[in-house]
Amino acid sequence: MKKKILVTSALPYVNNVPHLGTMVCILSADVYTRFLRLNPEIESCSVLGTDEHGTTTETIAKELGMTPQEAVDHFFKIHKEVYEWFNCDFDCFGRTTSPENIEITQNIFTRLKENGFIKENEIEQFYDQEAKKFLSDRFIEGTCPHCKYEEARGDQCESCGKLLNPTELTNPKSKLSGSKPIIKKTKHLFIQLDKLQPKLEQFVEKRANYWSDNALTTTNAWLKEGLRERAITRDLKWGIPVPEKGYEDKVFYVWFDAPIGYIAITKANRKDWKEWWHNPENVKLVQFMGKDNTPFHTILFPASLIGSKDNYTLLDTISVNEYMNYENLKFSKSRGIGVFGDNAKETGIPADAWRYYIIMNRPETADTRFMWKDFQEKINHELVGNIGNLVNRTLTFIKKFCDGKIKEIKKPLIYEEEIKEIINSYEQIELKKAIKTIMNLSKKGNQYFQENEPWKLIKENPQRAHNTLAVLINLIKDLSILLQPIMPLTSEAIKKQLNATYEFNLESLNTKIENHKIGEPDVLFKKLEEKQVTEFQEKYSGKQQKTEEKNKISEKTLSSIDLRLAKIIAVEKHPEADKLYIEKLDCGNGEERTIVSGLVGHYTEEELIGKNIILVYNLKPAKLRGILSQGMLLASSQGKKVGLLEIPDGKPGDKITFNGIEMKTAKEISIEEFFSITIQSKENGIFAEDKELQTNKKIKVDKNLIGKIK
Ligand code: B3M
Ligand code: ZN
Repeated sequence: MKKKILVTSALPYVNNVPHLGTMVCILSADVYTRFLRLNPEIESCSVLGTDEHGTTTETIAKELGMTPQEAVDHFFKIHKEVYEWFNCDFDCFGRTTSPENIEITQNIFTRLKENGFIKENEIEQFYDQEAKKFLSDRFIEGTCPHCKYEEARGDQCESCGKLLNPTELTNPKSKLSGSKPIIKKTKHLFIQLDKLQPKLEQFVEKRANYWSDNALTTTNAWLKEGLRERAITRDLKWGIPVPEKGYEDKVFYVWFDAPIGYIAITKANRKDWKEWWHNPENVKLVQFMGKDNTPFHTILFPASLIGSKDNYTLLDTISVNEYMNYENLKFSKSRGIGVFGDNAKETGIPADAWRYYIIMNRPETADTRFMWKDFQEKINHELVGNIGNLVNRTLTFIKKFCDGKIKEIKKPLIYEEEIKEIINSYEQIELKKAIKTIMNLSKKGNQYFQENEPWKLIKENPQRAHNTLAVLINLIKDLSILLQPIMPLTSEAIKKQLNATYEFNLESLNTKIENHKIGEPDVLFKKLEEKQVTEFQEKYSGKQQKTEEKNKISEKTLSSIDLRLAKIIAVEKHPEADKLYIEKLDCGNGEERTIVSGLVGHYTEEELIGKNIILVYNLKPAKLRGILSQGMLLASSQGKKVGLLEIPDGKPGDKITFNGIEMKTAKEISIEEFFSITIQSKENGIFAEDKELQTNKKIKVDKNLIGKIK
């Protein structure tokens, strides 16, 4: 009988677009499963899906103006596409909102209850009277009793790090409505982890030898403190219904149903699901997750399964990853920071390069960072420079000098140790070590090429040249097999270029390609140019979003500027200031205004009279040296010169707008608001950002100045 290995990846919440950090866990599970598939003695089954319940789904749905169902449908599609693009090949893929999950979750609950592990408690909880909702701890904010930080969350103070109970906060506020929440009694169902503790301890003990340190430390800390009963219901609408009288308005806690989702997703995908999930004797369960998910997989989920007494398969090996951050920043979709699943595709960089980078930088023992510079370095020096180079130089050489044919191996190159180490690393889920050793082996191939100098041998000692080339072709074949879990498409491409028929499995490592005609050599990877790196760094740095936001703000300002044509009908010098004129304007419809402007030295009084100028009509009136100025005229400046904007053919009262922008309000605007946007006269018109100043008659810039409008 084949060995059965069941692999799960933590199910990502489906209330966002997955980013590179999200991919770490999923790709790790995918790579590991693909490695298992290389072994004909193993039968594997891998499970991935989306975690769709919980408060965050309700919140995001509200923000998007959707129902929770619409929101999860929307994001599910995005997640699925992203995972497909990254070539994740899971045997089972599904969602925690499926009918199967409802059924199994309710069943496990019922079994827990029958077996005496469920208890009802009445608890006091904060309730938001405005939102008509009980508030989970994270939705309460108030002053920390320890450090007096004012925005401490109900479950933890972010400032001093202390764990809190929401009732400890002074001045608690609801994050939903901002109102002061009241304390209300409510009933909840609890799983009695305390009663299950002895069984859980046995379960952990059996595995203590092969769990990672961090998984063991976290779990033992919980056990040492003594497990307490834990609520598995919530006052929410979105979730799995609780099959219990009096719980019609409540649902199961998301962390109760999400891990059960692994089982449900398997059931939804394959008839033989029981062979996997009700078969602890013969199935090894390997679970991949982010570090903060540990206790849910080592305590809560096994407790639910053990307590059901239904002979479920329990976690054997846990692989916990830390986080991958983005450059020196945090991923933020709303601020446009970081590479998200959909961005990876639009860069044109192939999925295999991303897979390679993520596994190479897999945060196995500490957080890591995605860095564009580092990515470029890895693509150019490792993918192009090492493996790409080995394949390409070998194949083109054979094509050119050996008519595309290799002979048999007379003297082999020995690399059994390396192969053993690679396989062992994969087995131990030390994926970084696996890929590093593969790349070293590829380097060894390049050195072998270099040292044997086939370009010389082919004339001086053709037999040795042919041996060298046959050795290299077989090394390349072996590399393509070992690389396959990480870069499946690249491996396919190599196989095609070799024109060989081997299967991707460990047995093929023992076969030889000899006396064979290769296929067409082709480039495996393209270099990532400096120019592209700069472009991507800029594009995903959040700056672009800032510019977009700025544009939105200036558009708003533009739409609130009321510009009108006015005719200067009288001019006199300001009695108190040398540089200022006081102008009287005809603004149309019988309205006259007085403005003050600094045109002395640029225009004489006579020159100004009769000119049709552009007036900022709704500028807040301001006193300039004692005289109230009811608006401001527009002029362009270039060096020391000043030229008025004029509309010779217009008539007073005519409106002037920015192209494509509708005037929204005739509210007064301040001079600061007005100058927050930059208006400029250019060769081809007058522009604010990219919006041209427009009127039905031509606008002329006196003296043809090109410059800033003041
Ligand atoms: N959705 C948390 C996360 O995405 C959670 C995992 C569930 S695994 C059953 O990190
Ligand atoms: Zn604090």
